[in-house]
Amino acid sequence: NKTHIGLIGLAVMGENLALNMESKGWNVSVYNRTVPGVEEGVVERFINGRAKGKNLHGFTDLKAFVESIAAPRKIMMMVRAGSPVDELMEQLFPLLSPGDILIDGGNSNYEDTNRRVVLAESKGFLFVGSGVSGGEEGALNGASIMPGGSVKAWPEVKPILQSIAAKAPDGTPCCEWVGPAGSGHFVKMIHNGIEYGDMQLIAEAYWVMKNLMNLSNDEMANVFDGWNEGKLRSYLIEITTNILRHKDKSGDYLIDKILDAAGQKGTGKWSVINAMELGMPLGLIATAVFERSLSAQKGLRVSAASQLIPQHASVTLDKNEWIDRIFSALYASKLVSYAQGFAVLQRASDTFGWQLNLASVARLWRGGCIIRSVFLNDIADAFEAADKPEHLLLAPYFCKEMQTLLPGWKALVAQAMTAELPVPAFSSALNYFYSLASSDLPANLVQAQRDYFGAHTFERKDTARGQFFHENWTGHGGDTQSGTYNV
Ligand code: NBP
Repeated sequence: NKTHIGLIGLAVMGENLALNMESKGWNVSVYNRTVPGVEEGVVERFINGRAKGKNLHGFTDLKAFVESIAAPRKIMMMVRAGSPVDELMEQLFPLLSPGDILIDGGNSNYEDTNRRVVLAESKGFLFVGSGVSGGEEGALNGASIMPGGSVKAWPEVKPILQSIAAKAPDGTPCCEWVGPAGSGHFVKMIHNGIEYGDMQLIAEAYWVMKNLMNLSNDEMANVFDGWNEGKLRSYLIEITTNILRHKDKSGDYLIDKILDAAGQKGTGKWSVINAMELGMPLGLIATAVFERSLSAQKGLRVSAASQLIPQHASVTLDKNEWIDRIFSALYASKLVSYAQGFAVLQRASDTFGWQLNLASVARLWRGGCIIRSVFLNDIADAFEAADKPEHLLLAPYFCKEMQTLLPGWKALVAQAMTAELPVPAFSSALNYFYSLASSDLPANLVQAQRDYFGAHTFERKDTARGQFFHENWTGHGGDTQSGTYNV
């Protein structure tokens, strides 16, 4: 009697995923490498601790672990992303049989997953690179799971992965096949980038309420509570309310004692780098990543504050009038962020031939993960409409929403700028929106400059697209054109 699945890596994610699988009726073999010199290893501690009395079988020998799993074997790796995954795969290959399936559930770079799918398949195995979102809590009680890679593996792993996934409010599991190669990890990466954006936007709403409206933490919590009953209903808004109300042991609001220097682990940065590689604007997430970097320069900001703006303009916003405008800025900017994120997914899909289903991706994120929200239903509906929009903001529903939100959004950004209060993500989104809504942009001058100094050529308004011209701007340049590089 062999087990249904094996899981490698008993750190926080692996442990909880194994318990989740077991609770859904699967027999699970678990393995963790043994650290020399440690008396009671990770496996023993787990088996004698949280796993006691459960259908979880611990192994410290990799061969015995592999042999304990029923064919075709399904082995989920929950180890640190990067070289540990490659090392583990090399150790596993000699122990596997053709048709066995490796699942990498860590936060791997999608290009590593592209490579690993090819490598595993060249040896007769199947490889699934799966984003898993939701942290410890999601791993135990239901995560958002984004599998991609060897499609032949999907029918085999589907019952297990869907059983441990979160359920959306309509009961659908938040786990669906994403596409080939590293597409599952690419989608997870964009998810994390969007998470950076959402957090920055909520932080800016908080900052305006705190600094320009002088609201107390409880008053702000009440505003977020109200928003959580409407279109902004989401996990991040909900936890923001709890954070604002939270008091430490001495009875003080903890939020006021937390240092304003944000950390990051790199998935936001990856989203931006990949958007740049694909030639796609992802300004809101980029702003969120850069704001974390700037926040971390606390010392520099403290000395700059007294030197650059010693006396702030005095602006106080009236509560009744301005809460709606902050809502508009937050909701509209969030829409811009998702529109940018999904446009990057579409471009990646076209470039790599992944045939991503964007409606399905939106539905995957409705439960289990950090960015879960009701508004993902509207996004899924927009992408599923008979005439799929060229851009999310051009879907009739969102187009109308943006028109309604614009007056409050721009008033808020203008007011914050006058008050010398930074709202970089609100304003980045607004500038993107204005550029997107401009049939003409000053890029004609950029093209002229490029051609002037580098013979980079330009297209003309009065000829068909695709014909490139070079002007002899100074009368003494040559006619040689530079090779074009267009993303
Ligand atoms: P970590 O990312 O901290 O990884 C620790 C695990 O990797 C341990 O089991 C460790 O074994 C194992 N490991 C390492 Br390190 N090098 C290894 C090697 N060369 N061979 C075999 N095993 C090795 O754990 P985590 O936080 O549970 O995350 C697991 C994965 O899930 C990561 O990719 C992470 O990015 C991703 N993820 C994490 C979260 C989260 O909230 N933590 C959320 C979503 C996704 P040891 O015990 O012997 O050191």
